[in-house]
Amino acid sequence: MPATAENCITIVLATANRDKVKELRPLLETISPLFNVVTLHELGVEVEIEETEETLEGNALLKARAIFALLSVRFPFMIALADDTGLEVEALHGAPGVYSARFAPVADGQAPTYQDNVRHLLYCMEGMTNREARFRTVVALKGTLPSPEGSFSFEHTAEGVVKGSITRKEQGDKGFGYDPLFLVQTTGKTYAQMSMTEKNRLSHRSLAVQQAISYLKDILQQKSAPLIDTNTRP
Ligand code: ITT
Repeated sequence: MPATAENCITIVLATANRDKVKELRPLLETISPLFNVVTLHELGVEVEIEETEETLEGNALLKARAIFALLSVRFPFMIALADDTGLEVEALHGAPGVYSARFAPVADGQAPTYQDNVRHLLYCMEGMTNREARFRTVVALKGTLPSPEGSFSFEHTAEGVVKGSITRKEQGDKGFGYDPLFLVQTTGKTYAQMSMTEKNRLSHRSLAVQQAISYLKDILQQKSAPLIDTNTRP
């Protein structure tokens, strides 16, 4: 079936991080042309969701639920997809982990930049020989879709993990966040030395998205749900 505006499922990316959007959109669109991926920015939605949970799973669900609650009036059939990601460093007992975005100390009311966090991580790991780390993404889906037996709702989380190590200085200028410090052993490159296509081929985010999509395909098949978007266009 050729994908048209009328036979796509609307997936709203529940993130304010434009760098994540740049990676998520091609991942989802490559997996199936039947997903119509829209961002909060494109929908004119500006919302700050406070990450109050202590796990990636908790925060991913919190973001997906908040965006679903906000937009399900506008889109009766949609999926909100959120991503919560953490860099877990073995020698730091899993830090920065769920606090990866807020790792470097900054003045009250300020948010650290990527560069602040990168410098702070190098500082915390000065002299450490154990550089082992992993990137972990939890993708949360919350949706309501039509099916021959009436609409059905679901909530699901999927995880992607990539092991690597923390370099002693920044390497590469692509990507975002901690990418210049995260060396993927199998490639001999940091994420920041990879093109986005290369990173998307093997990243924590791409593994989590693939799991989420395979869940989605299973549930659509189980419910014999048609890939038809009956929403009014925004
Ligand atoms: P949203 O909650 O709006 O999605 P966020 O930037 O707060 O955006 P996270 O809490 O999931 O997202 O991410 C925490 C931080 O981890 C993020 O700000 C980056 O510094 C870093 N990060 C996330 N994904 C990354 C990746 O693929 N490569 C490098 N750093 C990443």
